[in-house]
Amino acid sequence: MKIDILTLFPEIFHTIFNWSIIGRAVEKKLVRLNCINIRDFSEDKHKRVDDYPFGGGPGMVMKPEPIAKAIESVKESESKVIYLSPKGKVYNQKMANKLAREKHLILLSGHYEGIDNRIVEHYIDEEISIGDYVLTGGEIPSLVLLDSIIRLIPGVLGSEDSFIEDSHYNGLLEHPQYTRPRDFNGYMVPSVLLSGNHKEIEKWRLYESLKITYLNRRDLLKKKDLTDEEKDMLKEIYKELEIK
Ligand code: 4GX
Repeated sequence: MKIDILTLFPEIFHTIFNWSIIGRAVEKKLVRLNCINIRDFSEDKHKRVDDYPFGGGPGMVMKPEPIAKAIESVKESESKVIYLSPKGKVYNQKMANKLAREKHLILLSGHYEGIDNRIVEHYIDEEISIGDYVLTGGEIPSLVLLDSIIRLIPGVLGSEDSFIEDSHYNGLLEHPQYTRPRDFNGYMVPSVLLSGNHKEIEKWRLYESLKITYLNRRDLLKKKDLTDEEKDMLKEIYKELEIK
């Protein structure tokens, strides 16, 4: 997998490309990361990359020519070009899983009031938003995609289970985790986790997953096909929550 980031701020990325799990993935050659400075493709004598919007209005718009040239400088036959924007399809784990199977991603980070729409229409394969809020630029959204995709590349994470059991993998939020000490300022670890009874532990974890998903993300429960065991547990959860 290769990922190219097109940005006006390439400096931001250099530390991150060498950082922790991402840095290790680069070292192990599981991913190739590269940054392209869009300004290098401006043929304007002042290296301008933005201009006033046609039709008027506040702010500036990124000019099409430098972006098109930057894309063309890295594009290959199997590249997927993604524009990060609040107008895109909202990103989720399913989209990350799909993108992790691509050979080459080109992530375009926009600034100002966005980019000339002819780039969106003729050069972009997918417009993706990381959520319903507005940031100052597309750099952090590009990094959100990069991070969520790199950890899915085989060999990047130590053991495979560490992502199989993660929140969102099976459509439920993850059960709570505890480590030593058993007694932290009088707050105890749930005793079932110390019992050594693996069947009971699995049951407790599923119950807790269903409960936290019910409390925080009812939308996920509605989407999921529940087993009979899960339906029974949910009935218990409704009872538990009514009493409190
Ligand atoms: N998820 N931003 C893009 C420029 C812009 C403005 C208007 C299109 C229309 C964002 C997000 C995000 C800030 C990146 C504005 N582009 N990107 N930028 N939320 O807020 O992806």
